[in-house]
Amino acid sequence: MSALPALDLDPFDPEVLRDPLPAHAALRDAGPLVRLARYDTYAIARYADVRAALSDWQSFESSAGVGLTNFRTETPWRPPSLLLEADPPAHDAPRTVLAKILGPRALRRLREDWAADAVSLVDDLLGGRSEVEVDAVPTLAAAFPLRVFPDAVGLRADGREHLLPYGDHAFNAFGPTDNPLVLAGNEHMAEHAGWVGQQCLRENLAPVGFGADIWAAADRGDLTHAQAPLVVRSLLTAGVDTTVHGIGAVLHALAATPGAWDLLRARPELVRVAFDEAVRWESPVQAFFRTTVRDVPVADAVVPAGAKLLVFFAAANRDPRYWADPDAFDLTRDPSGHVGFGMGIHQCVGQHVARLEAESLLTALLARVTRLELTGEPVRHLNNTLRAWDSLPLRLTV
Ligand code: 4MI
Repeated sequence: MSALPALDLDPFDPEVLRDPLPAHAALRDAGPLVRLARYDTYAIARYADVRAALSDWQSFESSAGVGLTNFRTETPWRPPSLLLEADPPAHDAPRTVLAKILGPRALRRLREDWAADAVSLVDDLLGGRSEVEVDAVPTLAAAFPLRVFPDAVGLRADGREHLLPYGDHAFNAFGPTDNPLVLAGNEHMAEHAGWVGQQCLRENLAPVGFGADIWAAADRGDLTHAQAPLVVRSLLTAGVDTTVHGIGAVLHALAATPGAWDLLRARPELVRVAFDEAVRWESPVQAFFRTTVRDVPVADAVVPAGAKLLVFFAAANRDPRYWADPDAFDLTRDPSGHVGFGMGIHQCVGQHVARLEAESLLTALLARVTRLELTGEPVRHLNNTLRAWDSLPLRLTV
């Protein structure tokens, strides 16, 4: 057995979060399995090993939490998710219920509405002008998901401003609990979490929507009534920030890559590929932990039982051992097989919703906007798990 490479890098350091690509390369190049000395944990960053670990839920459990906090020995900041932070068999009923509610067939009834919503958002933004300069984060990347997703869940109109900060904190909280981003988020979390918790109750959800669908599944016996509010909470945690930053990623990629917008205008059938390529290229969800249920061999080393292992989706998605020219945002490649939505039994159950949102918005933009250009330096939004933009200055030419 060769000695396990140990790295001192802190994946949650603000400088690393600002530009994680060098850290990802260092992790991949150090070996298939790396010790993260600072957190007394392990990491994997190569595509083949990330895929293998994500596929092996029997060895790498999620119910000890998919953040740094080990739920066996420390108290989670909120009751664990019944999907993300669960393993079979408990995981499976909530998963089956949500997979149906958020599946391609169920989404068909939203398609036309979302297409019209996207047209109306883009038309309002353009306001009949031949050219506009906007910050695309608030006006497009955040505006569109916030326009369609809370309605689709069946949330009341007031209080929706809690959604993004609640999600942002949940994603920060997968990192170290004494980290500045987590400490800053703690301050207003009681209000955000209080509002989110209330909206998960049946009486606060519209009679039609994903929320009502979850409660109806409980009435049918597919879930318990005690589980229903936590499954609604998963939608509210996982469904807002992720799509905002995913759409931010694809808008940035299309504006920053020479020829990309022209190519997409010529071949609008590539909008879905464009979104998945952006999810590969940017990995809006960068990494999650798993916990070993016993001593688990990885390559020629062993991860001891009960260890936390950081699984870097983002590093795998740009691993040159798997991808040709991984740092290129390339609409002519086939990005399928990326692990930006994870892989295996926990692979994003909302991915069809995310893709439909992105497709609706991009299609509305493509029909009107001939040029999409950056007019200044985009500004990063730092989060312990998410790769995100705070500001994306764009010129849209009609
Ligand atoms: C992929 S991100 C994510 C998924 C699920 C949950 C949170 C975040 C949850 O709360 O179930």
